[in-house]
Amino acid sequence: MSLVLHAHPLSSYCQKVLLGLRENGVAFDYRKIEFGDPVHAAELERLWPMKRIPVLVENGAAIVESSIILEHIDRAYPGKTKLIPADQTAALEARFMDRIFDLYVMTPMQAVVFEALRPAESRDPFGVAKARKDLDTIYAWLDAKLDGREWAAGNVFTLADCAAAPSLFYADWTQPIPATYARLKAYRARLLARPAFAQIVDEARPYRQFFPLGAPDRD
Ligand SMILES: N[C@@H](CCC(=O)N[C@@H](CS)C(=O)NCC(=O)O)C(=O)O
Repeated sequence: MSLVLHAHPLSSYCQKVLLGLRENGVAFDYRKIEFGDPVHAAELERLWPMKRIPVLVENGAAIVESSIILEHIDRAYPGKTKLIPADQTAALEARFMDRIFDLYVMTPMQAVVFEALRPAESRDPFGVAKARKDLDTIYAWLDAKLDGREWAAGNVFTLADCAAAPSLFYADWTQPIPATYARLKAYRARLLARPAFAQIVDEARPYRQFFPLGAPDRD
């Protein structure tokens, strides 16, 4: 069985998948993708015409979309961290919270980050204000949701925490989580203390200078 993860250390969706792989001790080769390198770009386009990372290549076949990759890892390479709980109700909650982090944390965070990469004449202040407001709204919702929960979907680490770790990591840099949301801030700190994620954050440190909004001097 050959597994190759096409990814970049700074990419939030790549960190999400890497976390699931590392939690389960799955062996794979890492292929660092530089979007500016024409050879890498062509290789990525051949694997996935949408040219998004991560892409996991298993015996030559591309698997795309971070949540689907993690679902596949959970089934095909089970390890110590069950990413999708066996209980169906718990599994649905894990999938629900995974969607929450991708759609309502990662997406608005990326909208603000991408704004910083746009030429001045293509800026979208209305879209950015909406994204920041969405982050504020989901922070409040998450802080209430985390009442009595150690992890996103309950008291065990799941797929949802793989999505939460990079999304909250970068969202807090983009639109700081207010101090009043103590549960959400504590949850972000727990994610950062998780050894597999701490390693991922460390591996991305050399690339922090490329975070378009400027990385704060913390974490
Ligand atoms: N829905 C995809 C999103 C992947 C994604 O947006 N990846 C970013 C890096 S974090 C990317 O490849 N961006 C390149 C682009 O937007 O052209 C997933 O869950 O894997």
